[in-house]
Amino acid sequence: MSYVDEIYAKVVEQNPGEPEFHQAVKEVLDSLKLVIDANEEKYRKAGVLERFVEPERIISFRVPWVDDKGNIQVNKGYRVQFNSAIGPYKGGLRLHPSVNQSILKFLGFEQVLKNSLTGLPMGGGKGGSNFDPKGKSDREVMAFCQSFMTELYRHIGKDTDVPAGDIGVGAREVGFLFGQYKRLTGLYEGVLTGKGLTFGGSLVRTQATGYGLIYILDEMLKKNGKELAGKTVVVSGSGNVAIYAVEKAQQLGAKVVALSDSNGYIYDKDGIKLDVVKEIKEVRRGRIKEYVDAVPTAVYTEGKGIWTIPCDIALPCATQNELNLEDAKTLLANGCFAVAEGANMPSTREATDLFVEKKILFMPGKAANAGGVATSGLEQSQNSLRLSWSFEEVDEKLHDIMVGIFAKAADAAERYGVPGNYVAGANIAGFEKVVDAMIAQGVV
Ligand code: NDP
Ligand code: 2IT
Repeated sequence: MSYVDEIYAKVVEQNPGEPEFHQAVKEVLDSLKLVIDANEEKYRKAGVLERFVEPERIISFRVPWVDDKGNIQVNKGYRVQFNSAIGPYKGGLRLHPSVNQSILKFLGFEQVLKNSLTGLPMGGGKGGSNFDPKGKSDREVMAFCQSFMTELYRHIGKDTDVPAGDIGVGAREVGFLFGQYKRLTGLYEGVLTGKGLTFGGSLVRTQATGYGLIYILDEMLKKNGKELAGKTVVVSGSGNVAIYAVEKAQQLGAKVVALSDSNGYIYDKDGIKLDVVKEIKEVRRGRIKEYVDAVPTAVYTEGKGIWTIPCDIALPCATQNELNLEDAKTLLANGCFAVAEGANMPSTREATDLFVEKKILFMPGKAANAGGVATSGLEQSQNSLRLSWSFEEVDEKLHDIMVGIFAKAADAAERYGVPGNYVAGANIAGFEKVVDAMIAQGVV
């Protein structure tokens, strides 16, 4: 058996009940075959893959808190510190009832390669809890965040591990988490990113993942003789990533006709009115179906099905495995020619394989959504410098980083004989830097 296949078999055997983690590892290892098979002895001798697929550390803890009725609630809390070869652990915190160790390991593993692609000195990690912020009062969210940080603070720090937001964690939660970290440690430091602008946050961080997604999409289209202006776009989700992807896509002349949440999706043939969406989602924390109250010409449909809407470009920006083989076939049948993933691993393996086989323009999440963590890296730089850069300055750096990621993925794909396969390209380019640092640092 090849080294790569041996390692995958071990991952499945030694990590039972973790399907998302297996899925993420398999996709990456399949790409890495192109690299590893050519130099199998070198990598085997260094035990590189055994170490690459095993998190350096997983912290798992109890999060007790008191709800508004005076009842005691207990959630599970985690931090997966996956790989610190190229920098301190860096990656978001997810608060969603579905959170478990498998999901956080897949996210931490992806983060290692994503952060490498940004070119910034950041290792990979991820954390979170099965706490459900939906329907909770501000006080309940604060109580949860303070309890979560009361354990987490001893494992993180500006030079060890720097968490940020992800699903269910935005400015409000990061504020509560930062306040409790400062109170417990007495340190005012850049230990979290995505902070408010009055206490060390960076301009553009809120917009960064969505903007970055459109910057790399735009670059991919241009390099393949196409353009975004005038194209019809479908975006899934209606959270942080989706909203700012829509904003930048519209600025560049695209027409976005659909958005969704976990209950259903809206279709607005005249183009989504983003101010309405922001009011519903960012101000009222409401549901996407409320859009049709403000825009009666739009249509709301309960349930899944957003990928049946005909489009030129699809941007899945909600969650993992939200776009399956059937969805991929429907998109292709309707003429969709480009997909860029705002979410982490939103396409199933079968869907990804079909996109690659049909040679549509497909940019995988670890490259396409890296703008968020890249701007987090820029927030860390500003915190260390004790300076704040202007919106334009950060936006320009973000744009350059996304163009750079496209170039790295395209170049690696070329070098290994699979031009235009940005899945293989992103996996290989991300891996090359991490593996070089791991080998140089010895057996640690
Ligand atoms: P938000 O919490 O702001 O929004 C999440 C959106 O996805 C909501 O519309 C939510 O709907 C929907 N969603 C979440 N879970 C599910 C589910 N199980 N089924 C259907 N819909 C779901 O999160 P973000 O926008 O920050 O994150 C979206 C994706 O982007 C995630 O995959 C995240 O990992 C990834 N990402 C985020 C980055 C960031 O900087 N925030 C950076 C890079 C990647 P509902 O409200 O109904 O739950
Ligand atoms: O998946 C991701 O890259 C994020 N949720 C952002 C992580 C970060 O540290 O900004």
